[in-house]
Amino acid sequence: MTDTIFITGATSGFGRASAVKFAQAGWNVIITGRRKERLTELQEQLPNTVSVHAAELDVRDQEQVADVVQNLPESVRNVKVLLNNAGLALAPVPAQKADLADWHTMIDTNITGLVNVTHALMPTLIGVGAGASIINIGSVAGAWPYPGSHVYGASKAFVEQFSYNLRCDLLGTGVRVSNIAPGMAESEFTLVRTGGDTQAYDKMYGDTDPLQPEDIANQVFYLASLPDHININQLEIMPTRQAWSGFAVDRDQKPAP
Ligand code: NDP
Ligand code: 8X3
Repeated sequence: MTDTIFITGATSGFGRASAVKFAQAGWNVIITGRRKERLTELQEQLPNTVSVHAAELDVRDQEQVADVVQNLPESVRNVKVLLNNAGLALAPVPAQKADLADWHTMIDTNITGLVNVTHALMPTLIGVGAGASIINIGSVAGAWPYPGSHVYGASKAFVEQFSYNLRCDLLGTGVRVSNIAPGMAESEFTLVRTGGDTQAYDKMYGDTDPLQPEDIANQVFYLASLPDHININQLEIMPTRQAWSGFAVDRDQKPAP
C-alpha cells in the first residue's frame, strides 16, 4: 500500500515544499490550508501518479478538523505521517506594544490548531503503528529567547514539550514523534509577521543564505524514511550564516540609537 502524509499549511513554504518532496517520492499526499486557490494550484503541479487530496482547512476550527479527517477518501485514509506545519508569527514589536488579538491568533494557530489536528489523527496513526510519525514544526524560537518573540517563541516551546510528552504516551504504539526546530528560513513567514512588508522581507533574507523550504522538506522526508526503530526527538537546524547573539544589558548610558 502507498504511504500517505497529511500536511497542514501546504499552501506555502515548508508545507508546500514537503508536499512536492513526498509526492515526487511516490507518497500520497493530503494537502491542507485556508487558501483554496493555492491548494488547487499545488494539486495541479503534483505528479498524477500519486493520490493527492486537497482540503480547505483552518486548523483553529476543531469541527472542521474533525470533518476533514473523517471524510478522507479511501485512497488516503491510512495516514502514516502527520506533518504539523501550519503556523505563524505576528506582532514583531516588544510584548508591551503587541496587540492582544495577535497573541490569541498565534496561540490559536500554533498551539490549539496543532493540538486539534494531532488529536484527530492519533487513532489513525496508532492504527498504522510501526513507522508512523508525527512531525511537528517548532522553531529555534522555542528554545532561544529574543526581543519580539514573546508569544510566538512561547508557542513553539509548547510544540517542543508537547512533542516530548506525546512520545511518552505513545510509547509501545510504534508511533514516532519529532520536533523540527528551524532557524531563519526564507518563506512567506516574514511577510505574514510584518503584515506584508517587502522591505522587512528583503532585510531579513538579503545578503545572507537563509534556509530554503526545500531544506526543511528534505529533513521531514529523512525523518519519515528512517527505519521504524529510530525516533529522532528533535532536529534543530540553522543556516550556517546564523548564530546566537550575546545577552542584552540595560545601562545608564544608552548607546546612540
Ligand atoms: P509560510 O507563511 O510560508 O507558511 C505558513 C503556512 O501555514 C501556510 O501554508 C498557511 O496557509 C498555514 N497556516 C497559517 N495559519 C493557518 C491556519 N489557521 N490554518 C491552516 N493553515 C494555516 O511560513 P513557513 O513555511 O516558514 O512556516 C511553516 C512553519 O514553520 C510555521 O509553523 C512556522 O512557525 C515555522 N517556522 C518558520 C521559520 C522561518 O524562518 N520561516 C523558522 C522556524 C519555524 P494558509 O494561509 O493558506 O492557511
Ligand atoms: C522562525 C524563526 O528566528 O524568526 O521561527 O523566530 S525566528
